[in-house]
Amino acid sequence: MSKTTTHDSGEHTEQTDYDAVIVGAGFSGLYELHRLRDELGLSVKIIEKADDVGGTWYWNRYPGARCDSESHIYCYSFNDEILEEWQWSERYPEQPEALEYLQFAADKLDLRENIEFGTEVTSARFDEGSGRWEISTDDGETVTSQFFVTAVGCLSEPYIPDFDGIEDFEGWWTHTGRWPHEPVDFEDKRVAVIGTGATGIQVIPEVAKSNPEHLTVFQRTPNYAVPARHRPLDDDDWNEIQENYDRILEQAHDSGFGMPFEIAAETAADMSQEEVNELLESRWEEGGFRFLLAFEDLLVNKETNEKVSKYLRSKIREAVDDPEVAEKLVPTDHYYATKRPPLHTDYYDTFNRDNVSLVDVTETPIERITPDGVRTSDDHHDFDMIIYATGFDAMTGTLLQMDIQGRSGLTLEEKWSDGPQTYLGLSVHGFPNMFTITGPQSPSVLSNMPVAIEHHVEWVSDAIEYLVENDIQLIEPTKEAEEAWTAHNRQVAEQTLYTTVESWYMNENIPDKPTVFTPYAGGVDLYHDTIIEVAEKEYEGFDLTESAIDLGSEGSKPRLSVMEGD
Ligand code: N01
Repeated sequence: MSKTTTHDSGEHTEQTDYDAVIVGAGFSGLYELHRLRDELGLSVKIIEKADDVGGTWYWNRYPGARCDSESHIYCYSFNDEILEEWQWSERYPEQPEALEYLQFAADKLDLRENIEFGTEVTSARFDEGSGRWEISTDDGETVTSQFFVTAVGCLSEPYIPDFDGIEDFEGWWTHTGRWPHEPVDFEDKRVAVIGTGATGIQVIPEVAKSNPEHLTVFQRTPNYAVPARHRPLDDDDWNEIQENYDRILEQAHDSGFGMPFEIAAETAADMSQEEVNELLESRWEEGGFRFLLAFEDLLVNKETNEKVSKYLRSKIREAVDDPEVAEKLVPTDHYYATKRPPLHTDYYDTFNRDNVSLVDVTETPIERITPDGVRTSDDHHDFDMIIYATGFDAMTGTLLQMDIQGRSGLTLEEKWSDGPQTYLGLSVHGFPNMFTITGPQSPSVLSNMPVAIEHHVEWVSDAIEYLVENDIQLIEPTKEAEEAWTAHNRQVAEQTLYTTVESWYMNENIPDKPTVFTPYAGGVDLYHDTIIEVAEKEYEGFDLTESAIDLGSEGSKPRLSVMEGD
């Protein structure tokens, strides 16, 4: 664990006051640290719960964990040296390589010395007297900062359903998002996987291939998974990417989903099913999210979506030998991609193996976990190992865990009791100088994440630079701007098919969370134009205050420090 230290009257003392404190050393936190420290010259500290950088790639180490974005666009675009020196080895980065990439970037930019690892934020409180944030951690320390930046990711808080008896299980069990660092051996074991979202669909084939005695998959809702068509990238592939990299990244940043793929047609509504199938077949062969982008109106037009969904259902039926099992795997309750669309490698084939079976928990619900396995309404299944691939308290879970308090002691939890309210998904009224990278009501999970992250980090850094240059101490969105953005967010979502199904996008995977569509559905390109326009209009919708409220009080002096050498 490293701690930033500073010299004070010749003595070496621990630094407790910063210009900015960032929570999280994943993709976004690392880049934010670089921008604020190296380009603005601010004193910055990252607080990180894990004992290394990596965020999602530090925690999600389950077999098969792989990014569904193609590797050449799952990257930082801001640094030419990183772009030139790093060569991805496969079409989609596997977890170890994605983690290695972030370690490489952290070392290249020399970021580790400003990161305190193995430390969890237990509270963050805005002090109205000083206009500063007081951030406390589980090691009993408190630091202060003028700016508080959350870079905690969107899917960081694992969720395990409250099954009776979980702790009674005498075998090995884990959640995929807290996978151990040591190899896990499934050979000759009776293994359960609960959950068939994007994670379950990745882990299930890998467990099945690891010679378990038997693998039982517990499925509540089937998903439409499209083949990833994963493959190694050779030097020729890479040379072609390098030759076109500027254009590829520009296209990604200017697209609705942060991916540089051409849309094949505007709509399928006026095409026959045969024509649609023909068009989709080439996308199917290409694999990956290129399939998702076949039709422009996929997520707003039921007719288009139904034709695409029908195509996918027929593919599942073709792939699975046992028609009864196939029918269980065919989604009929939702339109394609209204839940996060998973990619797969050998997922459907897995159910053709003799040692794999599928339990539909809508027919035979899980009643409890027992010391020996799982009891459903009609049977007891014996297991040595249980893997919970049951998702995350997404988008807001980690933010709400941190006990964030704004003006007048208002907690973020109270403020968001009916669902998140933000301005631009970046800031919250009542919480001055707080920025939420890829926060709720921003495109985040509906985009290739690095694109959304870079847009946010750069916007936040530019905003802070503007404040510094103009001697402004506080930035806070107005109530009106926040209400308008929240309403706009809802209106945009209601024009899409996303709101036709229960999903974690809708906050519905966690009991008692308010039902509300959480990411911004208007596209990362249009969203980016919007936030840039706000900045160009000198932060329209924000109150900018030249001095912190109570300038007379102790500790209230503007502290934006000038780093050594400035
Ligand atoms: O989680 P999920 P995930 N009884 O919430 C089931 C990202 N990701 O970890 O659908 C039985 O999607 C639940 O059933 P249902 C990606 O954004 C990215 O798979 O709610 N089952 C579902 O099947 C993704 O969307 C990559 O009916 C229960 C599963 O558990 C996000 O992470 C790779 C249950 C949870 O699915 C989350 O995916 C993987 C219960 N009580 C994931 N409760 C990359 O690209 C829940 N389930 C890197």
